[in-house]
Amino acid sequence: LSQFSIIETTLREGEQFCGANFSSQDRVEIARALDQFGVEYIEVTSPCASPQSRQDCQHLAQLGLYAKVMTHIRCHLEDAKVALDTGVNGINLFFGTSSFLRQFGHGKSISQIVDRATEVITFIHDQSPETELRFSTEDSFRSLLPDLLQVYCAIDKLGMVNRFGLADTVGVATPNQVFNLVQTLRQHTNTDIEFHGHNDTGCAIANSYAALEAGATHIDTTVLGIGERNGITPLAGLIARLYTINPEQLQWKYRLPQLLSLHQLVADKVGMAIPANHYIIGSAAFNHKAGVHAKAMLNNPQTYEAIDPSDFGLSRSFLINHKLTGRHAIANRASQLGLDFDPFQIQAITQTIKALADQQPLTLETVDEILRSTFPMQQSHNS
Ligand code: HCA
Ligand code: CU
Repeated sequence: LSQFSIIETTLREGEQFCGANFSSQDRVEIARALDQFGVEYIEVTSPCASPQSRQDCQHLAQLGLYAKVMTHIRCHLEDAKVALDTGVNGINLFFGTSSFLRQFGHGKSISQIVDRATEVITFIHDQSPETELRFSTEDSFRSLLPDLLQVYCAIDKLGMVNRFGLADTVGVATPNQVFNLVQTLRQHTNTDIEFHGHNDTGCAIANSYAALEAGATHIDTTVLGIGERNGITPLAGLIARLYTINPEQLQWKYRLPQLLSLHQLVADKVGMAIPANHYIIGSAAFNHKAGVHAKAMLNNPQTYEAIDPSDFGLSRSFLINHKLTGRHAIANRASQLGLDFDPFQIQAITQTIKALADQQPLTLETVDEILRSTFPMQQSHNS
């Protein structure tokens, strides 16, 4: 993949998650952590959402972060005026184009949408040409292609927008649909493309990747994937997806060892535990359990790992206290304890552990005890 940027929207989309009620202090801490991780953009809640949101938007814009601070506003002149006053680096405009949003949301026709968008974009550009501008059609994937092209081509001609956004607002798009729409938009316009994908059907990461493959340049993420309903593309999931394709590029762009602490911070603030099986930073992400896996992993860790945990400051672990364990894993544990058994003894101990695990849950301590107590006293290296 050539160039891409992450638009990290934990402080906008993420705030639409049920458990998220960030204080001003929380917002600063999260923004700084995102900035240290190295995301290129941080999107923050509209200054028009509430008085505190306005103050915080202003404050975040003035923190002097490396990341550009974007705010997300409705395509209204009044919102645009307020957003410009906050000093943000850029403004993300959105306008619903699906029949649902046109009928049950704002009630505008496509040509009214074009007129309004033109007015707001021209206003912002005249006031502040250096403000980065993105225009996105909400619910793009349930909008009609001719409608989308009418809107985007009209805006493209203005030459004032840095980026178009495609939003899978209800999480229905498939990777093929995303690929095709990004490709079509690229054929008709000459503007960078951002993709925003909800995860209702579990395709957010695949869809984001398909967007990049088709030539999109910017992907929206949140930490832990939090957002409206079940959320959007999870940051760690996108990082995992991209890392296996070009680890050096990812290491160069982001401070990967900070991924875990960033997630701990946000998990803490929204009062949820990091799911054990979350991408990269979940506690189980580098666990190896089955005996067959452990054996091969001890020979070469790449056998069952596409991602090197050490690049993220993490380490793998072997689970040996269960019935699926194997003699290589047990032998490895024994030698960690300084107990060198012969292969026949290891085989017998492994059978003992499996039989016991069939009857009761085992702890690692119990396994260690079995190993120690089986080891002949006079030979013990460290008792
Ligand atoms: C929403 C808006 C949005 C906007 C996405 C965008 C969506 O909360 O409904 O501006 O790109 O999912 O459509 O988050
Ligand atoms: Cu969204």
